[in-house]
Amino acid sequence: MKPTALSRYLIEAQHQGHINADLRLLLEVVARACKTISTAVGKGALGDVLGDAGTGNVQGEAQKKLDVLSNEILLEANEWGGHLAGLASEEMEHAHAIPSSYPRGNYLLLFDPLDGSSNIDVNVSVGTIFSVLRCPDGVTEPRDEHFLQPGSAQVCAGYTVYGPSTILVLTFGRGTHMFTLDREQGSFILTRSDVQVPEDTREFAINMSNQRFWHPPVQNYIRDLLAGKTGPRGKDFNMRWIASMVSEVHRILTRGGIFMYPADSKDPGKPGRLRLMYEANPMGFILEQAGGACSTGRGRMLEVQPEGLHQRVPVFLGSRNEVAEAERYHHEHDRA
Ligand code: FDP
Repeated sequence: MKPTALSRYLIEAQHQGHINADLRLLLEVVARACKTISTAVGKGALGDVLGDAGTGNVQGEAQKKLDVLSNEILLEANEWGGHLAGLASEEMEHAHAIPSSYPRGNYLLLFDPLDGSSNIDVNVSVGTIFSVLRCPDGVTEPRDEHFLQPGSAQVCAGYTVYGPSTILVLTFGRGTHMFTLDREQGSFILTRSDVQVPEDTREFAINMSNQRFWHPPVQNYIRDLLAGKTGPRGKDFNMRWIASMVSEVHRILTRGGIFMYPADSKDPGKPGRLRLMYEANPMGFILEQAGGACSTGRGRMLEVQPEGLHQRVPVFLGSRNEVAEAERYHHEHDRA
């Protein structure tokens, strides 16, 4: 059978009534921007794109040159297409309404232009994460508050991982599908449809250096994982930590696992490290559509009512039964 390119896949989805023309266009534009980012990431030192930009983002984190460049690529590509009412990014303090000089559409796009960017300089996989929401009726100049919709309201979510191959992972609520970039042809080709995450796992991912700051339920849960075969879980677990969320989620979609970034006492002002709107929610949608789960440890991620564009949340995601196990430790602790 002839391989299916993303464009054809989206046109067929439109013909079947699963997406409308505007959403198809939006996804085509995001995919094109990701190809441009992929080229820049792939050039590495030859493209003069490595290293710090010398600036900080709204959250006080040092920006890499590629953070800034990826943000510009996504902004520029999406601004004039006519399918969006507004954009929001990890790299911008506030939402950006589409200027009135361009046609406006009904969607809102949120993105983390380059997640895991602390890994760029060491040539480890990084990625772009995005989430699509509907612009509330009657709103033509969307502001931050119009983006504050729960993850269950997402119409589409995806990420692109820039690794040995560049892979775009997509869901619009009808399963999770993977497209690999054919660098010679310049198009994304469907390489796995209806991805299913194994329900059980023997692999976990957490930054162990934060152990002394973890709250009791996480301490107890990880203690029991580490106890292995002779502990209460009765099996040995393996550990991975890439420090690039997109790569960790990609591993989990491929072979299962649980990834965690819990809240801790290191900086009590921060309820976790990862951001709800453009990291946890899109990954939650992608995982649920693949039979996995995404939780705050105390409830379904997609049901969290957001309070801020850059809000942080504790994250437990991956194989369904293991995420439920992590939640059980939280509920037991809360009951005691
Ligand atoms: P980064 O800051 O490099 O963009 O989004 C935050 C994130 O990366 C995740 O991709 C990654 O999982 C995590 O931070 C890494 O955190 P540690 O520095 O604690 O390892």
